[in-house]
Amino acid sequence: MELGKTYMSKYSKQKLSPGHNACAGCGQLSAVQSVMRALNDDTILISATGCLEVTTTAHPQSAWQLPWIHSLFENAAAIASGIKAALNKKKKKTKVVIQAGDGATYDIGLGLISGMWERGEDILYICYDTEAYSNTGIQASGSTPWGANTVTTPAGEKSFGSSQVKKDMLKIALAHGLNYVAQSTTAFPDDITNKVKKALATPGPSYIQILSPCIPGWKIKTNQAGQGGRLAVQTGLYPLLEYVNGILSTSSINQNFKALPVSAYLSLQGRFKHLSQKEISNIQALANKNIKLFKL
Ligand SMILES: Cc1ncc(C[n+]2csc(CCOP(=O)(O)OP(=O)(O)O)c2C)c(N)n1
Repeated sequence: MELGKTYMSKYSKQKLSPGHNACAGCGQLSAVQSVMRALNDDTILISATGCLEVTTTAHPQSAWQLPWIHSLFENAAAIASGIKAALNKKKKKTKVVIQAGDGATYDIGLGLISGMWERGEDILYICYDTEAYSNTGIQASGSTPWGANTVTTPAGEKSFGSSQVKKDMLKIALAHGLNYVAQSTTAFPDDITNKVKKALATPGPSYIQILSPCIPGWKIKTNQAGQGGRLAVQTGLYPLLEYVNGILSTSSINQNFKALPVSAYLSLQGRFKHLSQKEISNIQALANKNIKLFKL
């Protein structure tokens, strides 16, 4: 009884309770907690099909302590637009927040996301970027990085893994004229929370993308999601970025930045373990490009 009481008082204020069934050490679920800390109770959440939806809402239970709706894989943006229109009609200031994986965002939901952004709707879209379709067994998405081994880009004698370079979703968001666009990783909880608060305080559509290491997808140990998210930033492969009114306003590639070699990031993960030195140099070149591009 007492234990139950302590448990309830400790967790009752959490917007996503610990009662979910994601993989141990899941980088996405950790990032979600950092997002939730920025939200107030007057918020409606929309989740596209994917790991987050599946692991938090096994029927008839739900780990969510905010109003939450599951959309199809492809139409989270349209559902959010409908909810926002109803709230506007009722003159309600309730915040509307979409959460989706990279498959739903970079690929299958992109058309409807584009429409929502075009209409300038005051909706925050958060993409938890695991760099693959994690929920269905790690197929490559438009976000999968060059060289990664996935079940649809298998590394082997004749293949070095994915031959496509990760799609630039931030640029796509910026091209729609969004006033707030940001990028973070699971390893920086306060950075995530602050960015979500800023996005919600900015009128109009906003987009935040969070690199969320996936334990089975990245082939890492259950205690390595944080390390993966940190090394992505330290190597320059996935810098912490913030664009306000289309201008790069904060970047982890600043005066204090000292780049680690990409091999530190790649060697942590089984999905890159087949890469040759030449292939690792190609990925180093991508990091070097970022370091020039995002220097503040
Ligand atoms: C139209 C449609 N296509 C495919 C699926 C199967 N499906 C369900 S979840 C999922 C993967 C989700 O990947 P992502 O959006 O990256 O989210 P993650 O699971 O990685 O968090 C797929 C392919 C579906 N439900 N609907």
